[in-house]
Amino acid sequence: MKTFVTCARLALTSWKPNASREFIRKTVKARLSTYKPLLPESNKGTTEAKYFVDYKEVEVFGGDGGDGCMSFAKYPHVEFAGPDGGDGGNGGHVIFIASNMKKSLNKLESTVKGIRGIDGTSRNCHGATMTHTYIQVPLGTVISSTNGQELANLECDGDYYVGGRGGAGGRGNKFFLSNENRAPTVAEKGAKGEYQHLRVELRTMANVGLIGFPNAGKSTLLRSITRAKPKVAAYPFTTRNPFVGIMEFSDHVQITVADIPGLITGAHKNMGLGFSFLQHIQRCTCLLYVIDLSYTEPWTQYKALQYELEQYKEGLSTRPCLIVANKVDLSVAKQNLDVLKAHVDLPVLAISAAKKIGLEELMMEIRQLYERHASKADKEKTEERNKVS
Ligand SMILES: Nc1nc2c(ncn2[C@@H]2O[C@H](COP(=O)(O)OP(=O)(O)OP(=O)(O)O)[C@@H](O)[C@H]2O)c(=O)[nH]1
Ligand SMILES: [Mg+2]
Repeated sequence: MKTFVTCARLALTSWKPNASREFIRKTVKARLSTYKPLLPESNKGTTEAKYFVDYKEVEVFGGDGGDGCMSFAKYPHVEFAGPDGGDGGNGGHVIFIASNMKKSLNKLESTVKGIRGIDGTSRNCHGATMTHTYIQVPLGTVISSTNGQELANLECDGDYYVGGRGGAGGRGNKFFLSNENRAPTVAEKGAKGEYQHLRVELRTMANVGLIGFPNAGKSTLLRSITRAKPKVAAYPFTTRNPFVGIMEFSDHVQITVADIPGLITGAHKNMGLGFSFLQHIQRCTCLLYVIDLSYTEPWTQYKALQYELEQYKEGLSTRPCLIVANKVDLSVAKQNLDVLKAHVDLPVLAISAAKKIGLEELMMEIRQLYERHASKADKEKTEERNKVS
């Protein structure tokens, strides 16, 4: 810009040698004002990173093998130098690989194709075998076939599943050379890559899941006991995606807690936010029912939540659990707490997530509950994994 101003000033002084400095300044400024700043190529914010996808159906095609070549060599003094068709290269596999850099399935394409192997050519040139196509998915991704059979459970960083195997390359006519057949006129086509229609589902990895009606204070509780920062607001369905936080203890024990979006009566019939996110609860070892004490019949919330879980998957409501009665700081809470205790047979922990009342006791209870059941759950998980493999 400085160069431009200097050039403009020089041009003006050569046009009007006696022009005053003021005249030159004004004229240069007027001319410069016609030059608008360049607009950015794309908008600054994109919504892509924000939207969370936990289920996708993907059609996977392994790369086809390259075709073998049919060719006969000819040299200046050798007219029939024999077959020299090279083999085709193998097609690349399509591999799903778990990565802790990924948090959602939003970038997963609905069709993924492996790379086709290169065809063989004459002079015994074999086609190149293609590299595999890697698809990164978040930890906790479960891959199953369309008939519901679980094929892979990618729990740790680096776990992988070959979704579509590449086809083998076809053999060129050189391969078929034998004493009986000195001039084979046959070459193979590359094999087709494997095709699979897969269901890719993300199940959040957390030890403890927070279940409750909208506005019960699940997100407030997660903010109070972990460093996670889910949005908190006084309207229902503030949380739309599961949020995971880590509860840390002074002896370095860590327990992951997931805030699951609010459930309502009829969630199993897809009411409210529906039941699709209940898949995230399936991996939790323990559940915390967060009950809102500002309601007059708080025990109905607990029963409704249990019913919804059971409707989603049999036996889900029988997981080790605790009842957490939140908002004990409110004036109506005391009376409602007594009603709740009278109607349920589980121990009830009264807390106030917002005012940080009873949180230490709650954390210790969660730890004890988790440690009591963790080893059993781990055993079940490994058994499940062995069955899959
Ligand atoms: N008085 C009082 N208010 C609370 C307490 N905990 C949460 N709240 C309020 O309850 C409202 C809802 O809190 P959230 O944490 O967003 O509730 P949620 O269960 O995550 O709600 P959804 O995300 O919609 O399912 C907010 O206005 C909070 O300030 C509490 O212990 N005492
Ligand atoms: Mg919330």
